[in-house]
Amino acid sequence: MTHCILIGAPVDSGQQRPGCLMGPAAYRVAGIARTLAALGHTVEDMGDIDPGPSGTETSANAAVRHLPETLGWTRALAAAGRAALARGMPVFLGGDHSLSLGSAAAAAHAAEAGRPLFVLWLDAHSDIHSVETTESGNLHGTPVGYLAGHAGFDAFPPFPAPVPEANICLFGIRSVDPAEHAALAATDIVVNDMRVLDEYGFAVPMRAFLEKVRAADGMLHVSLDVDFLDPSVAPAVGTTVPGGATFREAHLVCELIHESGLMTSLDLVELNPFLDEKGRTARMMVDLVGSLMGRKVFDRPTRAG
Ligand SMILES: [Mn+2]
Repeated sequence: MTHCILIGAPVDSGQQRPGCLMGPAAYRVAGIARTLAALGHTVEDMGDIDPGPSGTETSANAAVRHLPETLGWTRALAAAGRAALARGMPVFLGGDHSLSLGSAAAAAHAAEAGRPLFVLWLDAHSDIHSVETTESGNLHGTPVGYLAGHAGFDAFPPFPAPVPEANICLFGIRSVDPAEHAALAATDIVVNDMRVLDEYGFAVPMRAFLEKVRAADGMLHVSLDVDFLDPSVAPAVGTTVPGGATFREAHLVCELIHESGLMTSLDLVELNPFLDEKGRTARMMVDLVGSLMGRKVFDRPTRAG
């Protein structure tokens, strides 16, 4: 059984559609603590983290939005995550995906102690821009670049221990702009886009990545973006992209991760409850956390005799 530590991260500064700051409350209302406890885990809720007063940092890239706020969140969430990793498994309740600038830094700090860090990015997007190159200026599109140790993050604290590209797996991506295509082509990042998943299914590429983590005795940070899911099952996200994971595919992925026993920290990001339909996306995400932590959606009865 796992000691699960909920960390509220009402981050709204990494993108432009207001509402993600309501995410942590929605996960609590949807019963995330109850769900984890029912599976036999112990649950501690650190409440919502305070990013502290914003500084006055600026970027040479005039497009960048909310840099001081995002830096405040990054420092505060990295600290909270480090404290949580010392005694259990942090579950970051987002908040937009810029929160992973901090959560991944916490995971990398813990991994510095010995075991290598692997990162599984369940997302429609590759999030591999940098502060200095983003054209939209939305910093939720940058955490993969940051954790991989790419250039263009001079405004940020140096990433504790950049994650080797071969240890990063993008899974489910289907919306990649030309700059990101070029960046990805030049890396060793494992890219399982929807074309790959259409051809091989979800289980084979997922098992292959998890086997790499196991072989290296690695820690595994999982970052689950609502837009990994198809909008038909998860409408409450500002960046819907058609053609995402179905209900069953998403649960399969989560069950495989659980069976591996490898996950050491988790982000739940980009839920925008203001766009939800009677809480169904929040409930779907909580159900996926259930699968990540041991629940089987469909029983597989053993054949008698
Ligand atoms: Mn994302």
